[in-house]
Amino acid sequence: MTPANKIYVAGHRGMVGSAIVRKLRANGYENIVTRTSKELDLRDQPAVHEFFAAEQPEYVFLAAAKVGGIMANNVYRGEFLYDNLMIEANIIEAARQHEVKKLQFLGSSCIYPKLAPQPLTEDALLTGPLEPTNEPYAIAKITGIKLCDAYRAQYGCDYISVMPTNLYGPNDNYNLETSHVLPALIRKFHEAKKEGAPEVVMWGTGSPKREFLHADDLAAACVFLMHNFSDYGFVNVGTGEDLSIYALAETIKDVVGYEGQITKDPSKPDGTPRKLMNVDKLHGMGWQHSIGLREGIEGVYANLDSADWY
Ligand code: GFB
Repeated sequence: MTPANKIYVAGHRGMVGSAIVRKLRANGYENIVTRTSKELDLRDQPAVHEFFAAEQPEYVFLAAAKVGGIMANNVYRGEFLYDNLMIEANIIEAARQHEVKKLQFLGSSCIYPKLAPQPLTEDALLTGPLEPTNEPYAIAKITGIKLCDAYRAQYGCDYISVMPTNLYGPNDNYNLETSHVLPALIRKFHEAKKEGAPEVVMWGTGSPKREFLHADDLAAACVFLMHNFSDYGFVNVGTGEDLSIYALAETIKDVVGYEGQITKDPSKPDGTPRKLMNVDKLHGMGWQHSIGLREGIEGVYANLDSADWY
């Protein structure tokens, strides 16, 4: 991949896709093709094939997906399975037909079995039952990995997969029903501080552990892997460090400067007890993250425009 190549970033308005576009531009790549979901519905097979025929991209980052936090995954189960299957299958098959040189598929750490040994190594895939709250999303993402592997085996396509841990960063979703925990808690603490509210409600017990990676670090890893990985399977991308949801809440509370209480809502699901990535494979290739969690949260909070929340 060189700056002369035409690169399609699918999902460029999302947190991951926008970070990949920023990283590519910073590295001197200007020949980037994008479409909003209004301009191109990636679930529409003929439309996707028309787009590939017209634009003929040479490299593809497949960062488009229907995503959300634990509640959105659990409530919109049909959409999370159908939309993600269609998006992946349409892009991967169109890439094959239009002879894309290399494609990178973005997955998620929820592909691993709920009770897989921690930290999660790449070979734990399909060794046990999935976490029920996000099983449809995980099945779609596992299918994406298997499509890339099957196309490599049958057609010789250079399609690779990358599995990020839980992410945060610019262009995150702050809707309290559908977001992930980190942006949700930033918003809750910010609003509680502004309104002088005595407490902030944290869903679940606070004891599940999660690992968080800044989207800019992920984007750097994605570009690195486009250059340095061409094989079956996939590469975990994370920090190799996790913390409890309660500890995360305390960190965000401190960054925001809120002085009230944190209370628990055990009627909300905890989800997977822990999903810490083993990042030995990535480190062995020579890449490490650079943005620490507190520093990353401070950066996101300092640049927030809360008008975007509503
Ligand atoms: O980030 P989150 O929604 O997704 O929730 P998952 C992580 C943990 O934070 C759960 C707790 O234990 C939540 O109960 N939590 C506490 C909260 N307060 C809140 C809150 O205000 N909002 C939210 N959303 N959570 C998703 C998967 O799982 O992670 C997806 O469903 C995907 O498939 C994604 O893999 C990365 O980490 O549990």
